[in-house]
Amino acid sequence: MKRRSVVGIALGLVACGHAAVVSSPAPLSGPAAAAAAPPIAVQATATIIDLAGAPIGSASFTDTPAGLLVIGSVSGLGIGVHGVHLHSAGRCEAPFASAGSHFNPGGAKHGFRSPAGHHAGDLPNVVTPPAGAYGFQFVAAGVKLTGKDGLIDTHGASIVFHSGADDYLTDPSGGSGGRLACGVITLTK
Ligand SMILES: [Cu+2]
Ligand SMILES: [Zn+2]
Repeated sequence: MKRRSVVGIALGLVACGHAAVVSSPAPLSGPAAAAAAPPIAVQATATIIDLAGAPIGSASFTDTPAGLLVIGSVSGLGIGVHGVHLHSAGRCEAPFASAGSHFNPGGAKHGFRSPAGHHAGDLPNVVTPPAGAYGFQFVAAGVKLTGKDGLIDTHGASIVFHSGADDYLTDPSGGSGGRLACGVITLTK
């Protein structure tokens, strides 16, 4: 009998919870759900400049449980496939050698296809249209902005777009050619 009464109480609690949800004017998904679980705020940004120093895009950077979320847009790269990477120095002086090598705290080799890879700063290629802005969104798994092995160390960091495709294998930069655009990654707080 005692056990039976416990079950009864549990069912009563479930019923009460259910009733509260049904009577709520707010839907379970949509704006109300978003308000209940606010997204993690953007923690760093970059203004992307071309070889002439003109701004051609921007990006935001947010630490998430999955890694570093990178969201942005860029224009003026011309039609084609372009390698993109997080580089290990926060300086964008044309022709952008100043941005240093790929962010690589683990001492790996370049490329998603490399048996000894990949650099933490390796990102998927972008395929840009002949004109207009191109939006991109990536998650760099295992990368975080600050702290031990964080992206933004004493040398800072940058995001770099290359003239050609990253083959995801050739060390140290996937054979992706010259550097077309660069943005210094700056913490927002
Ligand atoms: Cu690069
Ligand atoms: Zn790399």
